Amino acid sequence: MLLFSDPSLGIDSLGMRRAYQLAERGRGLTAPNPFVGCVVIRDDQIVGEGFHERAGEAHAEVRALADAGHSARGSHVFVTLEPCSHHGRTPPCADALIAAGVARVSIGMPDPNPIAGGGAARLRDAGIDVEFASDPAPYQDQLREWTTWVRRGRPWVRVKVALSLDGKPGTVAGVRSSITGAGGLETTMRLRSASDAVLVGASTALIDDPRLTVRPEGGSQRQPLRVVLSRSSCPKDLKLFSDGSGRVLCLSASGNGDEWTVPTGVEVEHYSSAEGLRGALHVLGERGITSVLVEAGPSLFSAFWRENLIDELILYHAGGVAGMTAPLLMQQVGSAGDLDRRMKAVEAGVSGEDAITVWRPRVAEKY
Ligand code: AOF
Ligand code: ZN
Repeated sequence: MLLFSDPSLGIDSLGMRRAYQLAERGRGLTAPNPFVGCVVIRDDQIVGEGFHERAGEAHAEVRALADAGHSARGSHVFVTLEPCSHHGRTPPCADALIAAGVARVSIGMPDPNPIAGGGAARLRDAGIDVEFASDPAPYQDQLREWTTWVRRGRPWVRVKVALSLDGKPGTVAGVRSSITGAGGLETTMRLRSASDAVLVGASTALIDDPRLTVRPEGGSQRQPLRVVLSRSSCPKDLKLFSDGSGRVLCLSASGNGDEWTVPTGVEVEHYSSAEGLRGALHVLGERGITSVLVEAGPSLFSAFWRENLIDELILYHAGGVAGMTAPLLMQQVGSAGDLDRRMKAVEAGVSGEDAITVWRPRVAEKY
């Protein structure tokens, strides 16, 4: 997810640009389904709009067709993802488009989901004019979290780390520090609400005792699954266990502490310690988590770094100085030049009082 720029501005087709923008409204709400946007245009007028809002509910195309009503006949439809051709939780959108009598369909990217794909061929067979975007990059980028989950069975890993001016993640090891992360709260809320789950390591959970919620809470605000990752037992007496603000999962390595108890309402799952973080991510993938925000302390960051599991790194740069005795971000994982070698900054901006940079792996993801 880009934080400071709007990729839709680079889309030439007005219909596709609008479809992209509509899709964004579903970001963070639709797991394990993709967020998709759709526009129906007839005689140069938008006559219908729709986006996917929740798994199990109508797909974007069906909502846009319903919005267009009779005007859909003979129209040009723009949709960010290839219409589905399968009976899943809902009937095939390709059939709905055919039944509505649309004349033309422009599609952002093919559907990589093996069960649902093939909608374009079905539309063509019905005599509808179908075209794919000449540049699928904006749509592929928009659905990167979901395609990672479809292809690899694990969520997209977005890691957030706050650093002092001298590049330290805190002042004193093992103590909650205020030198970093004082600003940037708004960005943190955006990151949490765009992610299906927010994960911390057991040590950060104990030291910081964070709530990990999207605030303000209440109303229709969706809360991400909050995950505490532990190589042994689940910590006790955390605020997030008792605040009643959404689901909590303790994810601990198998073979450890089967006998410990957790507060009511807290779920427990085990991952294989032999599989490490990958195993933990697959457990989340099996629960339909397509994106996870890791609010990492130094040891969890180092573990994700070592395993080469960071898809997106968000660095908060605060103005305070932590000093020589402060802990290092990378614990025994190579030299400082590593970040530059493996990742590149793709965005920078200011949030509150912090500067923020966004990094992606240099080796491009295969979609
Ligand atoms: C969506 N929303 O707007 C589109 C989707 O289980 P189902 O029936 O909801 O089908 C989910 C699949 O449908 C999904 O994996 C994707 O391949 C396809 N298209 N899905 O949830 C949409 N257009
Ligand atoms: Zn569909």
